Amino acid sequence: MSSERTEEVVDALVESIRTVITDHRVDYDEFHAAVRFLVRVGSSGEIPLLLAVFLERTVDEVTHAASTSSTTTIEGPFYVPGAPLLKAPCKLPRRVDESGEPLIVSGTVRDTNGQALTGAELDMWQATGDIPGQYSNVHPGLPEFNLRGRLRADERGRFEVETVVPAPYEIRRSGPTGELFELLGKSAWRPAHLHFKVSHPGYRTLTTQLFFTGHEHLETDAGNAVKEDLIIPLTKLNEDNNAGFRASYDFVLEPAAGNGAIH
Ligand code: MBD
Ligand code: FE
Repeated sequence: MSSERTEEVVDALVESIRTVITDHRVDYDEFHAAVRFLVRVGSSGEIPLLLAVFLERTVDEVTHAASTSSTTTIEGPFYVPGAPLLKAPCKLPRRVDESGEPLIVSGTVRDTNGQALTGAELDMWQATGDIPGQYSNVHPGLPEFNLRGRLRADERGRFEVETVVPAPYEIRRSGPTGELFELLGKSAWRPAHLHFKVSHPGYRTLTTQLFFTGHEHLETDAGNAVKEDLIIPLTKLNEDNNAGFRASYDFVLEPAAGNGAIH
């Protein structure tokens, strides 16, 4: 970022906060409470969480205003690069006793002309099936890269991966972000979701999430990330037993700036 850009954005940010202080007559008690709150957000490690849930949706909307890809949404605070690269038949790394119902996620990765993107990479991460869901490499007690993995689309752009149905996620009540949600009377729950980063050379990386039809918390997502066409049905693999579920989604990547592809 250039110093001119920094100046432009920081000046506007400070000006907008000054307007709030003036318009709402924010006093010293409140100013000091804000300072203490932000110190706690920092020391608890919740800066990425707080910014993701309050502001990232708007960054997503600004960034993708003219996008021709399939629907994007926020990355959130818990992406970790370097997840294991899986080989077909792909199964996300999991504990031997991993809770949650089996789930097979399949679909395609194509460009905006419908051409299969052979070898496109899908980097997936999700919470466990325990309520509330927990993320490996973030919450203690889970193996490294549990329920995180990368896989590749085949020569027809198809992918398939076995995992478990994630549980809804609750922003912990004991931290500053959870306390703020409580004060605001807002639900701290996120609906169950799967995270994806889908990438291919020459294309703009697609960051998104998938949600499940009829699940709880879709209308009150604490992460403000739900978009209607990211909600997909879970269909039973077998009506007669507990074999688990299947879900399907077709990702579309748009050319990166300078790709030169006709679109
Ligand atoms: C999550 O799992 C998440 O995806 C977001 C956006 C915010 C908090 C927890
Ligand atoms: Fe998440």
